[in-house]
Amino acid sequence: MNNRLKGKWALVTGASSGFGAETARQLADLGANLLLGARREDRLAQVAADCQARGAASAHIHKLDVADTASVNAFADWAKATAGRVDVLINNAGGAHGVERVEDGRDADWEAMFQSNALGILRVSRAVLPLMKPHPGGIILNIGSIAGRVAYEGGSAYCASKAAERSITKALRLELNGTGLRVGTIDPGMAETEFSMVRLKGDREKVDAVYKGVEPLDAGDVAEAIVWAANRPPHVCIDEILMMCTAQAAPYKVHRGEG
Ligand code: NDP
Ligand code: 8X3
Repeated sequence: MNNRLKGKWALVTGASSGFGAETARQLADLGANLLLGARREDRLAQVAADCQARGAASAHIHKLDVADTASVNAFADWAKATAGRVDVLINNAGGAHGVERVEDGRDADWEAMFQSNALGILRVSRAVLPLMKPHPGGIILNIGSIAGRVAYEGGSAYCASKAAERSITKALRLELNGTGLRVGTIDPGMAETEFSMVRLKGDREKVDAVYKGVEPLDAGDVAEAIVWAANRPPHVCIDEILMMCTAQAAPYKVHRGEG
């Protein structure tokens, strides 16, 4: 595989766990410079250490809450001071909160999902684009979900926030046409990360039931797709990737074995 990412500056949001952490590690394998953000700085520091050990050109961390405009803008100022440019932006921070039907839904859960999964992408893209526009060939990859394409019961606000991600991606793709910047969305199905622990508020039994009898995607599978898309030549834009584990044919069509 041609390595077009060596020495490039890659910014990953939600890099403290799951897809974001694994994407950072795989970008490190290719010798990228890394700008990593999330709210848990201790976890970020561990990921940065892994990245340094795996060959990152450099790995820098800064606290980031994508739900807070001031935090996002401070993060972008830090990125500007640290790197001066961004070549690859991975808008990954986010997640799901709750599985209640609309009639039982909680404002705090709905708001958290729209804040991170939709508004967070808008805020981070707005703040980081000035660091990308002088450098044609850069790429923005937003992390969507099968949930943004197919709604399911108990997922109203999460699905809606990921459908918003899809529209934001398409609008940005149109807005940046002619700049040499690329925009795409990576849309996974069920993957075993901390996602379900967050969604199910730490209920281990319920989390285990989500993955019972299935070999779901893991963070490495999704990171491979993200890094592959980012590593295409500048004239190639991967607009979208939809990926699910073999056992999942739709959000609610999951073949479960005995396991
Ligand atoms: P994890 O829970 O393992 O990781 C989520 C990451 O997002 C963490 O690093 C977390 O960091 C960060 N994050 C969450 N909210 C914020 C915030 N407000 N500001 C900054 N960082 C934030 O889950 P995944 O890796 O699975 O999820 C990553 C993305 O992939 C999410 O957008 C999720 O919706 C999406 N996705 C997940 C799927 C799955 O089944 N796992 C399938 C399809 C899409 P911290 O808490 O330290 O801030
Ligand atoms: C997470 C995947 O199937 O739980 O985005 O909605 S799913």
